[in-house]
Amino acid sequence: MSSENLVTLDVKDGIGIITVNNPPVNALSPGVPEGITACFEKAHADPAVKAMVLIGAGRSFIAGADIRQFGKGRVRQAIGDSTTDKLDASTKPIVAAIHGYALGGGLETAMGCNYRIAVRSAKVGLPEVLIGILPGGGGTQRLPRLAGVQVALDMITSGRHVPADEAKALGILDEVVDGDLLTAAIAMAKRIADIRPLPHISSNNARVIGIDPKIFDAQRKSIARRARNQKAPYNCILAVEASTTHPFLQGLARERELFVELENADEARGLRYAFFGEREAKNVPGIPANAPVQAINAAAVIGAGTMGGGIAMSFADFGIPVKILEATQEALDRGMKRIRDNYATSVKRGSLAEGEMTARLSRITPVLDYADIADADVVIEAIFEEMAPKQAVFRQLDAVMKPGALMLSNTSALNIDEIASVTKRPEVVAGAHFFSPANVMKLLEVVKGTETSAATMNSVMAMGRAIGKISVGCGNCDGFLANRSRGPFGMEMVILLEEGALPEQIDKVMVEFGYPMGPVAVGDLAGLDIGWAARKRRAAADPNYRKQPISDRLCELGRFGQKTGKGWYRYEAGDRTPHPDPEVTAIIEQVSTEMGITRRVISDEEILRRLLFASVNEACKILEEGIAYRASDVDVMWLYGFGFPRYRGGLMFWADQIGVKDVFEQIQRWHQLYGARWAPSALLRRLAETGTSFKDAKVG
Ligand code: 3H9
Repeated sequence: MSSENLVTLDVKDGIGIITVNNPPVNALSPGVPEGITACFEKAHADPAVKAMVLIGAGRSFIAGADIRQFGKGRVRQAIGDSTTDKLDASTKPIVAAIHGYALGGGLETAMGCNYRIAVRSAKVGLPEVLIGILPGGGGTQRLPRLAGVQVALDMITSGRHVPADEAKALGILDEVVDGDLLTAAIAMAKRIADIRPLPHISSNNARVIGIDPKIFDAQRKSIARRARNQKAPYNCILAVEASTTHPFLQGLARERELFVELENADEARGLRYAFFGEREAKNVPGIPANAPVQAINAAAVIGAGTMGGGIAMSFADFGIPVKILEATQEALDRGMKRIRDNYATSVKRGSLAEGEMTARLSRITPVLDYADIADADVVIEAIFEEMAPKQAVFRQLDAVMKPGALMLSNTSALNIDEIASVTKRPEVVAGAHFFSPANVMKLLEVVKGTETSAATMNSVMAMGRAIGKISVGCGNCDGFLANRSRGPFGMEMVILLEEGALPEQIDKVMVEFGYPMGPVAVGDLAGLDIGWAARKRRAAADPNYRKQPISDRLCELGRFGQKTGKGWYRYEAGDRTPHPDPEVTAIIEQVSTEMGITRRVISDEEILRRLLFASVNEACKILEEGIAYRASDVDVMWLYGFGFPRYRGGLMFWADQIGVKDVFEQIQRWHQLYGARWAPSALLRRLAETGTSFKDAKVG
């Protein structure tokens, strides 16, 4: 689109209608702010224009600055210094007409207007903090003046999208309408054309005077946990604080200083990368985006265990009726009880209304007979991790499911092709790997088997999005992308324990790095018995399987984690706080002695790097095999599946910040020291030799 067409001006009946037309979301890309300014100046100078309407074409008002332009040094200048301030200085009234989203620079532009009208489905917000910056176009100075300091603090530090009705109640919108937006906005513009003096948020100081500075400290305290290691949330608070201590223009200058500190910092770069990585993951190479998509109006889940129940809840939570099938009435009753208990806990906590719980439960139908699920559009098998029983399920599904139904397995590691091979329709079989608890965790790993069709891949990716998941595609191998890339981290962890580390040190290092919980404590939460069973299976199948004697010994003592009150840590009744346990230290030291290892002090830095580099190396192997399609897919999986700190971008982005060459050289040193498990991947070697980042690696 040529830059003149990005923003247009129409004058109708005394009203200048300025329309932004920059699909898909009318971001303020180069040419857009300039276009708004030019159209505004033209309308302002035109004596025939009595008032103006600023509106977005297509699906949205303005979704903010163009995030791709950050780091290029012009974003703040374009938005903050000219357009919004020019609109604010207008002597003719301007109405911002909002549908879709008015986010970031979009809401800031709307706050430069004198009035704001929106359709009921619209949402407004200042989500800059989610990409590591602050509202730099006057938002931190105007929102407190418009909606009050506490509301501004909450909105700006959370980045929350506020629905139109709530925004009206908060004073951010003047009017919410149900009919045609442009018609309503023009009517409003005509109504207020002669009103003087015009309301300008910039000069409305009543709500920022006499504010108790304690509220800023309280806000800092309230965000401390989720804002750990980050700067943007704190700069957001400082900027809002400036609105209460500085006159408007000086407040803007302070906002600018605080913005500049953030724009190019690692935190903002990591979060921007995560934003685009998440969107890029939608595109599975070789799968045309226009491949047909199977609509999901009814779902079925096989297995009412913890995973099956969580998957059924995921459908029910998003309005999709789902049947859950078990082999026995007793197992079905147990599964349904667990689902009811989970919902009841949410109601008790206040995060779910009682009526909503009833509605969700009414969408879940327990059944015992395969014939009852035959008409489902998708079926997800979620029984225990063994090939033969899974194949038996798929034989049954093949016999009953209607033509075209998607037949998916929630396996976290088993071969999709072997599962598909027992059916006459391998093209509709794929992996749909949910993470536990399935109704909470946002990642859906969509695994393409050799025969999986493009339509099936597209449909499963879309299904994930329809139930609020982030779908990421990958190919078929033992453990797929997520668990296979995480495997060496887990193995290195137990080796570090054998060499000299203790659980509490490993957890401290990883929590300080930014994980919400340490990996050892996560093991206790998930239950250690599952891994124990898997290790026994692997050891039986592979004589060279590297044993994990410390983990095995804990399990032999019945220390299965939180559920038994003891695992890597000990727990007091009714309390989830992990307490280091001298009994565990003794077991660890005993195993080290038995293995002939002289324990040593291991630095925090070594722990961090060994855990993560082991996985970086494995991820490179997965990339070079073409099972992962791009480094950013690994990152999205680590963000949503394993709690990797988002402001670090993801595993591979983090490694890129260290530098491929340094990572490679360190891995080579460990290869010499520790042997085969550290053999560097060919891709890693090639990238190091050619000076290519993981992000830019061409793979597959
Ligand atoms: C800001 O405003 C700073 C200011 O304070 C000024 C400082 C001086 N830029 O998400 P979707 C693309 S910071 C560039 O799939 P949805 C997106 O990549 C900004 N591109 O759709 C995707 O492209 P593709 C503050 C953007 O309906 C396509 O649009 N604003 C931007 O699920 C569709 O997006 C934000 O942080 C952008 N700003 O969700 C809002 N926004 O098709 C960020 C979207 O090639 N955006 N794209 O993959 C969002 O939260 C969601 O995109 C939105 C729509 C809710 C708008």
